[in-house]
Amino acid sequence: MRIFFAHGHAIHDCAGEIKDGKFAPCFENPRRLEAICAGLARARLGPLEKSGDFGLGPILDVHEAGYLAFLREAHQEWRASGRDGDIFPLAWPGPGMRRDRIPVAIDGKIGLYAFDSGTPIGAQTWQAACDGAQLALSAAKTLLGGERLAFACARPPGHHAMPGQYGGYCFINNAAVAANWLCRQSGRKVAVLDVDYHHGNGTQAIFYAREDVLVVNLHADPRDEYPFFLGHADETGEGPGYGYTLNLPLAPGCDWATYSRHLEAACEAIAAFGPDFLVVSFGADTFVDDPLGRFRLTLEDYPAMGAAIARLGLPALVVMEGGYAIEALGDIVPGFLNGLNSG
Ligand code: SP5
Ligand code: ZN
Repeated sequence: MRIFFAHGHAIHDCAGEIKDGKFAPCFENPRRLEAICAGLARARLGPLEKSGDFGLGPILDVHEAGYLAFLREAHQEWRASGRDGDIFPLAWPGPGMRRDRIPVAIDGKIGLYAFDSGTPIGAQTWQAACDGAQLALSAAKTLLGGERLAFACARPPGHHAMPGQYGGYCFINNAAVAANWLCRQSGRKVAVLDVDYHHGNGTQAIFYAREDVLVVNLHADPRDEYPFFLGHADETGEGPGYGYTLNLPLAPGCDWATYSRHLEAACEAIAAFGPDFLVVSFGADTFVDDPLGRFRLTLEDYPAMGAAIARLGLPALVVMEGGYAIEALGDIVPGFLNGLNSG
């Protein structure tokens, strides 16, 4: 197993987010990766490798150029307009309003390119997000060289990031960048399995019309949970991608007995698709004590989850997504990786 670690991740460290109508510390903070790093060391997993540089090309292949230019310039424009601190949006183009005129004012651009108010942008967020995507690409490259398992331990996460919008603590869709790159480099089919507690709306959107990338999501039912507006069972792909999106929404309180049955269904769909590579968007927010999640998986369930996925027998890239129970992350992540590795 190869492990790539985003040593520079802590440059993305915002002051707070809006929680229950009040300003509160960020759930998605540098302590998450510090805890995972310590857990990997305890589990004697490593070494922690550094990222290579694949340039902006592979990111531009899944995200709109205008969106990426916005992310790159946003905080500078925010400061130039007299504000310091982190960026939060205040106005959005609702239905019936226009998205085809890109505002000049930074506040208008923020509304155009954000889909929630829970995702602050700091001075170095762009750099950290780019580095995360490079890390995922670095790990993906080892699979092309014959490696069976690679882990990209990055933050910020990526799976909520849309082709042209950020949200859900995500800016660049690391897993989608890597999956698309693997698909293009190899000329083979790739399956993405997203086991974060939240639906991977960005990944789904990026591949929705494609038949060469199957996207399977196991997540909290969007009727009950963020991101609310995507991730229903009747979303199955469009055009040539029809039949290549699978959503398995689960009710609040879901435990391993229920989860594992749906995971088996997810794996059956992946096996039937016959991909050459698997990309796993791994979120630890399915854990019973996660402050944002309402599933009930326990520590011993993560090795079992890894083992179930390993039974597919596919070369796998694991990309870190969410997970906010900081004290448990150092056990959850190595447990999952060891389960995958044993298969
Ligand atoms: C990558 C990822 O896991 N992103 C998750 C984004 C979730 N954003 C919504 C946060 C809502 C906070 N509400 C707190 C309720 C706690 N009971
Ligand atoms: Zn999540």
